[in-house]
Amino acid sequence: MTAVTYELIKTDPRSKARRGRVTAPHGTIETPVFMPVGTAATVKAMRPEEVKELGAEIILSNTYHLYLRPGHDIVREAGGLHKFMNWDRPILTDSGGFQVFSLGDLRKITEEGVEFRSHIDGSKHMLSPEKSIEVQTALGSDIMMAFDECAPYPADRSYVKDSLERTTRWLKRCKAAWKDTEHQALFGIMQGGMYKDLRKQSAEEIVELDLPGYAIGGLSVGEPKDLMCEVLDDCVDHLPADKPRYLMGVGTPDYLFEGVERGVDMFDCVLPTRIARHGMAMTSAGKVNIKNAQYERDFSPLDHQCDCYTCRNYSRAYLRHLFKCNEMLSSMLLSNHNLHFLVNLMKNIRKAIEEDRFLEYKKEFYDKYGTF
Ligand code: PRF
Ligand code: ZN
Repeated sequence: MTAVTYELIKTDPRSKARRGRVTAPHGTIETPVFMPVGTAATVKAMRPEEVKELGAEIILSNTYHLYLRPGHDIVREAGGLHKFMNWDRPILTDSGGFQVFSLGDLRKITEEGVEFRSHIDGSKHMLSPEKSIEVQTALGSDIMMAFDECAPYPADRSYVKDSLERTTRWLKRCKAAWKDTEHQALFGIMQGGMYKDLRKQSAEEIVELDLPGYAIGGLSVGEPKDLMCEVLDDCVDHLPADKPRYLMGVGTPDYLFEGVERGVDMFDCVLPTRIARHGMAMTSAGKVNIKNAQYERDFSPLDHQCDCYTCRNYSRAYLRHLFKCNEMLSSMLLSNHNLHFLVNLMKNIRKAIEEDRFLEYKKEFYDKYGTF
């Protein structure tokens, strides 16, 4: 038995949207799905029970951060990441590739891997395909991600080609280092920047390795939305229909619709929890900036159509007050609402696909919400 399997339940007759189910060691995940981000073994400002209660079926965590702090040996000693953080549902871990590449001057790429300096204390480290898999094995995540290079945007064709070919060589090394195939899955990551032929090359190289799932990396890195949609549309066509597809680092409401329409099953994004800590909420009527003076005496809920814990119990005036006073409860309540909003949005999207009205639902949502 493999650790992760995918069941295709239904395909939308008028788009590439699909309704499916991923089965992982710690539970099943209805797709399309949004995965809340818990970078440092915590979804910021949220207790795991709350994350569960709002309906999240899987969360994402990060190899880079947990390797540096507290160290994967400590997580292993604790009995693995699930036990350490008290989350008993599936966990996907990103490989650290993307995070080390975001370090700018603090890193150096070689065939072996990436040398980098810690953003915490400046100490020197090396992440390689083998090291990333070693760390993710110690963490015990349900889904491990391959160690890849996400090329910047814009980037020369020749750079992107070298980079994606190195990413394929790294993927082969990841696969060789992946031992417990029964309890942990490994997903490959497609790169290739904005070049369609390179995307095709990357897809062919990674699909040949017959992995339990595939991710699309290197998108939503600063390119215009139209370009992302166009490239994504093509990417998906090169991936097998019987495996889950994960679009990395994408999760604003409008991009979720665009991704689902093009056949993506899994998404993650720090946005809902990050903007919550800056006093921003996503609502069915668009963005709400809770700092605005107009909410000073607004005793209505954040979102009339929302039944989350925050909207059931608190007013905009109270949330504004908490934010203004720098109270921790502000981040907690807004994070709860924003995550509930996206998890619930995906639930509605799944239902719309089941009822053959995905495109109508997308239009209805755009008309009310606009883009983010
Ligand atoms: N690779 C990895 N993680 C990622 C990305 C990637 O390309 C992105 C790009 N949007 C986000 N997170 N490993
Ligand atoms: Zn709410």
